[in-house]
Amino acid sequence: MKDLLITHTDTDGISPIILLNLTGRKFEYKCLEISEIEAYFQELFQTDLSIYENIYVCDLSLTPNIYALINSHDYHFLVFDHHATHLFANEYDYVTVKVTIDERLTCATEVFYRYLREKYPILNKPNIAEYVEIVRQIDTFTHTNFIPLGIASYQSFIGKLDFIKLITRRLKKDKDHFELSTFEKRYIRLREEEIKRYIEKRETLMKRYRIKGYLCGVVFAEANKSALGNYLSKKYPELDLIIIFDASKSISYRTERDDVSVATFAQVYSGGGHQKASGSPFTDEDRESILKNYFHDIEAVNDTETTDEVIS
Ligand SMILES: [Mn+2]
Repeated sequence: MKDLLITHTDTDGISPIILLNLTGRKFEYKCLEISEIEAYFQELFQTDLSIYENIYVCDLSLTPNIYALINSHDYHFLVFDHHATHLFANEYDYVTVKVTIDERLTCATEVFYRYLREKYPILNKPNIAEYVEIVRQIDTFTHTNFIPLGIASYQSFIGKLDFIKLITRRLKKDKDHFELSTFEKRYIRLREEEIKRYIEKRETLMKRYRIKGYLCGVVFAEANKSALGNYLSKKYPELDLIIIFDASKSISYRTERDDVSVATFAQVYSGGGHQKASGSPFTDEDRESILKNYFHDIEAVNDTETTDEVIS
């Protein structure tokens, strides 16, 4: 019988796929965005899940609705995660949510790895452990050099599927270290320089505002948002928080201060997250209000109307 893995789309989400590849087990997988979780599970339970021996869920916070579905069936689910808002689910014996391991922040890949290596001793290899640690540093932003971020960037450069294949192949080899190729090292060095230039440019454009009583540094940015937020919040501790405004997607909040919770701040704007890193949505309506404010005379025209005109 095969397994099913349901997981997130980022590096911490796809690394469990790599780990399962290394066990030699047959499995299928599905990567989900956070916004897709609820609908996916509702649909999943319309199908026959008895064809799977284990159904693993990694790096995704499930809702009480989904737990009600799981609990009313006999399928063998195992859930591994590290989000604080998901700790409530530890009441179920098939769930392992840990925010920290050995007093440092952990990630879903590490929580899953600790389970898998007991079951499949073949995973007890130093190069695999080192890769898992890199993923942990990427996901918790606890890196001390650029390499973890460079690897995450390399992943988006070559695409998820090729990255999974590449890392699986590399970790199958019995090496004492997780090694990078000459090209990867060069790519990572160049990316580091590029990100540094990007951040410095954004920094010169940062403006300060008082918002809801908080002293905020506001920047507009669409790329390298984690690195940017991390850099600015560390460099300007006098600011309560850093706001990174990505009008085409969402708004991110970052602080390094222990006396400020950006999760609380984000909740005011229908968002949420962690104490030091959070976000809130920026909707189509919000985007339209920017256009209205700037152009004044504007009217929405839907796609079908313009397409019809072209055809006639
Ligand atoms: Mn994660």
